[in-house]
Parts: sequence; C-alpha cells; structure tokens
Amino acid sequence: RLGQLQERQHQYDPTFTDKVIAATGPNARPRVAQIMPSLVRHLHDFAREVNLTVDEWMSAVQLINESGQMSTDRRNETQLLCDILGLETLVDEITSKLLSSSSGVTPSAILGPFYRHDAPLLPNGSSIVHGLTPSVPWYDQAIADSAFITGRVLTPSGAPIPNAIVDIWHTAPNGLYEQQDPSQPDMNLRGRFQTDADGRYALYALRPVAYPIPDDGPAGKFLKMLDRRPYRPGHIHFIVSADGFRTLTTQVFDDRDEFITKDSVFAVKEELVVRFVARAGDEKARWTLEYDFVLGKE
Ligand code: MBD
Ligand code: FE
Repeated sequence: RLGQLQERQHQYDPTFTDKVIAATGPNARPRVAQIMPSLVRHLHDFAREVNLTVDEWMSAVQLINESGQMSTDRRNETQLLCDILGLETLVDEITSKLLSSSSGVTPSAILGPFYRHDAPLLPNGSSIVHGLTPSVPWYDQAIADSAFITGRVLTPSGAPIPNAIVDIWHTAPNGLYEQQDPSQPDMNLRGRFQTDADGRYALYALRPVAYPIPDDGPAGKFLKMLDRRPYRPGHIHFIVSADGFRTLTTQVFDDRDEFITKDSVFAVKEELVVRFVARAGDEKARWTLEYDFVLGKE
C-alpha cells in the first residue's frame, strides 16, 4: 500500500523549508550560514521527491550510527559510506579544482580510510615488504608481484624537486592493509622516501591486487542494498609533499585487472592508470613501475 502511495504526488507546505532555513541564528559563521540553507533545501527536496517514510529515514540513521561505532581495526566506515556514494571523490575533485591553477600537475585521488601517519622514513632503494617468509600464505604471489618502483618528483616545468617526501602504502596480496591483518608486521607495506638531488625516489614494493573494501559491516550492508560489488582495482596510495609545493594525495592503478573500470569508490582517473613492465636481472623484483609526480606551486 505504501508502495502505491509513494508513486503519488503530494502537496506539502511550501513555507516549511524556508522556516527551517530561517531558524539559523545571526551568529552562525559565514560559511555555515552559506552552506546549511543549501543542505536543508536539498535534503527536504530529496525527502519530498522520493516520499521518504519514517521507517526508511530511521534505517538510514541506524546505518550511520553503526558506521560511527566501527572502530576495531581503525577503519572509518562513515568515510567508506561516503566513498560508496562518490562523495569523497567529488569533494577531492572540487578541492583540487579550487586550489590548483597550474596545468600538468598530477591529478589527486582520495585518501581512503587506511592511511597511517608516521610511516618509517626509509632510504631510497629499500623495501617496504616485511615479514615475508615461505610460511606466509601469500608468499608465492608476493614473489610473482615483487616490484621496483621509482620516479621523480617534478615542478610543472619539469625541474626536479629534491628532498620531497613520497609517502606510500598499499595492501598485501591478501587484499588487506597491515592494520586490518594481525599476521602482518606493524607498518608493513608503508614507508616514506626522500627524493635525491635529481628528485628521484626508489623502493621495492609489490604490484597491488584488486580487493574488496571491507564489506562485513555497514558499508557492506549498504553495497548489498545497492546490488553493488565491493571491489577496488589494485592501487597504490601516495602522499607527495615538498616545501613550497601543494601536497598531493593520490593513487596509481595497475591496469592489469578488470576493476579498473568498476572501482567501488570511483577514484580511477586515466592519468593515474599505470603499467608495470617486466624487470630483468634483479632478483629482488619481477616488475618495474616508473612514475613521476608533478606538484603544483603553493
Ligand atoms: C581503500 O583501500 C581505499 O583506498 C579507499 C579509497 C576506500 C576503501 C578502501
Ligand atoms: Fe586503498
């Protein structure tokens, strides 16, 4: 019965939304006074447009409450819900358009919920793969995916930026970040590298695998409700920073898997899709990835 009623057009008091907006006090900060009327208008229009019921609204409140309570492995489920809705990618796009005037700068991509501050500062040429012994279930995959990753950090005119910090993190071949997986050493597959006089960074890591975003909690419920799959294409996260330049948060995407066109959090951009090439004569790595980052001036 509700279903039928929901198809109908109903009349609502046209002054109600204005009344709610007008209730904002004169001491609200200017940005708050600017954005909240818009939020209220869109929320109200949305609820009227779909004839949102009390039960539906309450189950959404419940979902958000559950997201806020998830803290066991430091994951941020509220952020994940936003990611699934494309909101983190959208605000990243908006922010980078507002802040960057120079063209040719490497595009940004979302931070995601698994960044950790204070990854170890490591010498160029060292490895971020730790605790890899033949008893690790994904040992063979890690060997097959072993990769040397290098490149330069550059200004928009192509000059090297020495002493830039390249902060990198990615999942193990089981698709888990170190903090999600008690079997990985602390800070595994994370590191910070400082560029040399040529602006170059270099390290050993792994080709990243496609993996599902955590789907055993609220985000998973949400995806199921939407009849969507939780997968992200294999990706490596970077935060690249240098004095006088705008800090770049981004990801690169391995072109080897099908999810490159089906990212559950909509972060893929063409310029961030990379190809690992076979590497010869290096027993520490089967693959090479060469990738330069271009930072905009601050
Ligand atoms: C991830 O690994 C990620 O990078 C993002 C953006 C969202 C969920 C999981
Ligand atoms: Fe990620």
